[in-house]
Amino acid sequence: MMKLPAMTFREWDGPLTSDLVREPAKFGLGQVPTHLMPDATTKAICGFCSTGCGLKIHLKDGAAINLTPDPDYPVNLGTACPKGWEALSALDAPDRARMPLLHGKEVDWDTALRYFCDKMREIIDQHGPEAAAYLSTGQIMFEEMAFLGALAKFGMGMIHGDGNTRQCMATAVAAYKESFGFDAPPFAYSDFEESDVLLFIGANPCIAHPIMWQRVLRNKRKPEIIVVDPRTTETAMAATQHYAIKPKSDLTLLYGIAHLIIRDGGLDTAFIEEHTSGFDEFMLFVAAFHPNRVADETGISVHRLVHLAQTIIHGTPRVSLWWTMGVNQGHQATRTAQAIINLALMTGNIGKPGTGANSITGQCNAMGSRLFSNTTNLLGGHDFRNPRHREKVADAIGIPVERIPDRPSLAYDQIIKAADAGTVKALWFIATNPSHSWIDQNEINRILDKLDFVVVQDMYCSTETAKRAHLVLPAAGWGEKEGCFINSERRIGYSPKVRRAPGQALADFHIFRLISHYWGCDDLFRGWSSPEAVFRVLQRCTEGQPCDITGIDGHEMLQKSGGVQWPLSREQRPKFDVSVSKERRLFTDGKFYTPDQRAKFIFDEPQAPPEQCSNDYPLILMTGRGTSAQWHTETRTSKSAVLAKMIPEELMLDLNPLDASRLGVRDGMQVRVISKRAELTAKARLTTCVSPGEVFLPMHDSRVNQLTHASYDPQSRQPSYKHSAVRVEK
Ligand SMILES: Nc1nc2c(c(=O)[nH]1)N[C@H]1C(S)=C(S)[C@@H](COP(=O)(O)OP(=O)(O)OC[C@H]3O[C@@H](n4cnc5c(=O)[nH]c(N)nc54)[C@H](O)[C@@H]3O)O[C@H]1N2
Ligand SMILES: Nc1nc2c(c(=O)[nH]1)N[C@H]1C(S)=C(S)[C@@H](COP(=O)(O)OP(=O)(O)OC[C@H]3O[C@@H](n4cnc5c(=O)[nH]c(N)nc54)[C@H](O)[C@@H]3O)O[C@H]1N2
Ligand code: SF4
Ligand SMILES: [Mo]
Repeated sequence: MMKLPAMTFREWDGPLTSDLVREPAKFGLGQVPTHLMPDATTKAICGFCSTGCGLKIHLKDGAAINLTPDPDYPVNLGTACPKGWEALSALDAPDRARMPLLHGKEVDWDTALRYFCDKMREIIDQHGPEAAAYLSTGQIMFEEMAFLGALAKFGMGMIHGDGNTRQCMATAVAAYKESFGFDAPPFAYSDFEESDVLLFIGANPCIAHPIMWQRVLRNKRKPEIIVVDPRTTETAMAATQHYAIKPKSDLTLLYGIAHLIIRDGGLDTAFIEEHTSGFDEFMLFVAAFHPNRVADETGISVHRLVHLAQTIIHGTPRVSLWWTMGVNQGHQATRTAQAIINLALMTGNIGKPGTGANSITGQCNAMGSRLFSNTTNLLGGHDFRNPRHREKVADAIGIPVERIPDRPSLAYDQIIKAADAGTVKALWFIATNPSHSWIDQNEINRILDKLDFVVVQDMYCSTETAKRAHLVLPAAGWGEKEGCFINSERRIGYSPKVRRAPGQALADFHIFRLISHYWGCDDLFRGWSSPEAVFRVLQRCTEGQPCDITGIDGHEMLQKSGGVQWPLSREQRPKFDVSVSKERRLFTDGKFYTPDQRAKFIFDEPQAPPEQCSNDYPLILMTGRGTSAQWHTETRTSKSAVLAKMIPEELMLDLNPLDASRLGVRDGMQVRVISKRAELTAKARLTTCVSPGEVFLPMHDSRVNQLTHASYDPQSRQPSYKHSAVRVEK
């Protein structure tokens, strides 16, 4: 194995994620105050990342006082990362939204809801149904997401609604739909343990999915672990091969690897012939990706390209390919994800143990939002444009079919653009904080400030977006309400209410119920009385779909079983034994969800990234996750004193020593980071973890997205957060 020298690891003096996971107590995690011994225990699913760890919640007098990772849950097997351990501390913060706020003043719910409905109705009546839109999330229960999407579109008559999953998973959705015929990530976490070769492309699981990484560490097959990432991340350090490609040259690299696999006899021709379409065209296309050209464009030598291709050939049939935001956030992201899928298809690495073209999701319920948010897809992975789908969903939920719009929503960036143009006048944000997290932040904030009506529904009244809202609706958070999440391996898990929300904050579910009542459309949602009742409605919506879950016996089965992966149809149910089939993957029969049941090879010519370096802006800025203790815009994780000790005190800019010496910058110096759009100051951290010409900032600081260049993948419309031109000055 080619281990990298541990020397190049960044000069971070805090604990490594792996230490934290191994010895949580050493870092003050999970201490039970001795005067507070719990009197009961219940089980929950972590509400941060998409790993979906099982947690045991320890209760005193019915309320959570502490938690520990669940040793019996098939996902995390008794481990948790710092965020999971500290999940309860986010609930106690002083800036929790306790009362509705109208123009900054506390009002009662009656006033808030009347105002909400009057104002929305006025705008829709005057300017039409396209004038109001909602922006939802991958971080609430999917019964809540579904209620929101149904209420806004079928009840209130909106057409447009998108969510923060556009910032995150839209690319994987677009890629899978086109290649497999349905948005269907095929893997189970056991594939981490059963691979001979794991290829991580634009993914940093040591930081972003530490418990998935624990599953990799349980792999007993001495796997080759390959990381493709411009930066030498903690994951790259732990890998056996690291390819520090030039930013956004992945597509060329992947076509180059396909070229070499063909050249060197690595094809699974039987699989290609029986289960795929478009291979001949693909083969002709990649013929142009000669190793010399690919080496030139990616910065990886021909010798190493051949080694990478050989590793895949020798690892077959147990090669798994994993990707996350380094791929999904890019100007040609969908084609890049499909280039990964193509590699799995041409080598037959799919549907077998330790294989797959596997997109790892981000938020706890990103997958729930893909199936049930009613934004891009009609409930249950249906198509708004398809009359049969509209009929079916209308039937399943018992509403008149005319209530269902016959076209999908505009994408997030198009909604914001429409707001700028004045056609969208009201925006309702639920569990997302775009004033911090959206790309080219000054632009979105300028646009939000000119809207007639901005509503923010959040756990905290202090978020950057809430500060711009006319109306803030106080929401209960994870642990203060019940419902289900779907994790990265399609596992549906139930999480209970174990705390009371502060003040008059309400579960999002109840806020939607109340709005339906105040709007006067509660007739449509008469049956939607509890999350479980909505779960039953959604089951009906999935009938006959690849994500069919009609075989799940309600919340109770999920609670008892350690979660159930989709699909589980009524037909599958009699043969399904939870204790035996704990982990299932898709496509074991080689049949895909396209009309001809074949997976498609899809490809396109690589393009240069929209914002190029220049004399004025000679460095490429990449952004992403900073530490395992920080979550996005930090509304939750910043509330924990324990987590605070695990993160750098100020914003750090990772800068290569060669660039630093050219600029006269020493380690620890304050520097200005300047893009065409804005500038900020950060502390320089000199490290060879970034290559010369490249710098990195974590996304958790609220200023970072002032710098980012707004460009989007044309198929998925996902923002390309990881490629902006900047300069650095002392
Ligand atoms: N601690 C923590 N964990 C999280 C989150 C969090 O905020 N904090 N967020 C969750 C969410 S919503 C998500 S989506 C996931 C994200 O999980 P990841 O995608 O793993 O995290 P990122 O740091 O955004 O990006 C991954 C890597 O992409 C690399 N990259 C940048 N440009 C390129 C490129 O052109 N090509 C390639 N190949 N790589 C590139 C970056 O250097 C980075 O190391 O994490 C989830 N988990
Ligand atoms: N530069 C840069 N920017 C990025 C990225 C990047 O890599 N680089 N990554 C992007 C990605 S992948 C993502 S997913 C986005 C995330 O972007 P956001 O969604 O904006 O980030 P969060 O901080 O997770 O915001 C969630 C909000 O929901 C609130 N909340 C939590 N639980 C609940 C609840 O139960 N109910 C309600 N009503 N509110 C709740 C929280 O307080 C918080 O305000 O950021 C994107 N932005
Ligand atoms: S890995 Fe993700 S799901 Fe597991 S404890 Fe950490 S944040 Fe929660
Ligand atoms: Mo994400």
